[in-house]
Amino acid sequence: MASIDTSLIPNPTGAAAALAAQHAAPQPLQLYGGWFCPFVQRAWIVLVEKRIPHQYVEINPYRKEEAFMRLNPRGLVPTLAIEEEEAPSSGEGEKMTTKKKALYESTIICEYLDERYADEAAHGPRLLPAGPFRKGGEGEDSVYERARCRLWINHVATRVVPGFYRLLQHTPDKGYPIEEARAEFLKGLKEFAAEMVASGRSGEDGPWFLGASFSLVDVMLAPWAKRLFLIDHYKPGGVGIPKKGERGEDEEVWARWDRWFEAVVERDSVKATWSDEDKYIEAYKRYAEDTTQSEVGQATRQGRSLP
Ligand SMILES: N[C@@H](CCC(=O)N[C@@H](CS)C(=O)NCC(=O)O)C(=O)O
Repeated sequence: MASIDTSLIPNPTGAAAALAAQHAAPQPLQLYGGWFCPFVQRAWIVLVEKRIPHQYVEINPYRKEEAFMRLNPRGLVPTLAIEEEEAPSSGEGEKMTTKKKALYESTIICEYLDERYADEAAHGPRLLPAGPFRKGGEGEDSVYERARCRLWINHVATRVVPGFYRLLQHTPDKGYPIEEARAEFLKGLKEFAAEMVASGRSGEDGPWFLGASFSLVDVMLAPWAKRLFLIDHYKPGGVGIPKKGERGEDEEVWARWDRWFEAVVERDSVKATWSDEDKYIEAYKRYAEDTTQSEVGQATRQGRSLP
């Protein structure tokens, strides 16, 4: 257990500290999170976007404490705990009991929150297109749009996020050059931007993946967009997105990326769930040196798919 990543500072700082403090009081809905974790930030963004009453519980997932493992046997944050009052099964005069249900996996938590808190008057617009199939009718076929969103959420999960860690954890002793890791990562980002252009969301009606409306697709990538500076900080050559005027035939696609990126890092919910930048630099040093024992870090090192 010598090198488990327990030396992390124990609490959020900056804006995220203020947000955590506002949500410290007990609530039936609890988010178990770690301030540094991008997967947690996804769930946290959705809670903020939808103004969902909740308690934020900061834990260190590397400690694998028993009570936490009972909620999530995978031992990862984010974990969502949902307390429900249960009526007594028999006999009058018996007390209500509280049952604690759990959910984990950031994408599943985000979809759950979007569906569970669907009342638009209280919680704002849905984050995944929610309407029924409409053949040739007015407006869009939201069943297709919902599936297309899930496709690009899958792209983020299987292309962009693994590519981020492969680049961040690259060290000179790896059996492949950093340029290879960088090219693979940039390919994932460029494909994401190209989809926004190809689907007609060229950015005129709004910067988001769906143009005017912010959606779960934006949420899924936002935490890694925020963390791109870590690659610039730690890796020679940085992220390496080509500069304006040096993008050749990709000018339009990278301009669309810039538009999305600039908007997402400034989104209120993204900023509200963000700690002080220097704390991330400290926390991700183990990734940059490829010494982290986190599950994500180990999977990347061993070329396995991420947990
Ligand atoms: N697939 C999971 C990944 C979550 C994850 O890897 N969380 C990290 C923190 S960023 C964690 O809990 N790590 C604990 C460990 O590696 O032991 C999700 O999407 O929620």
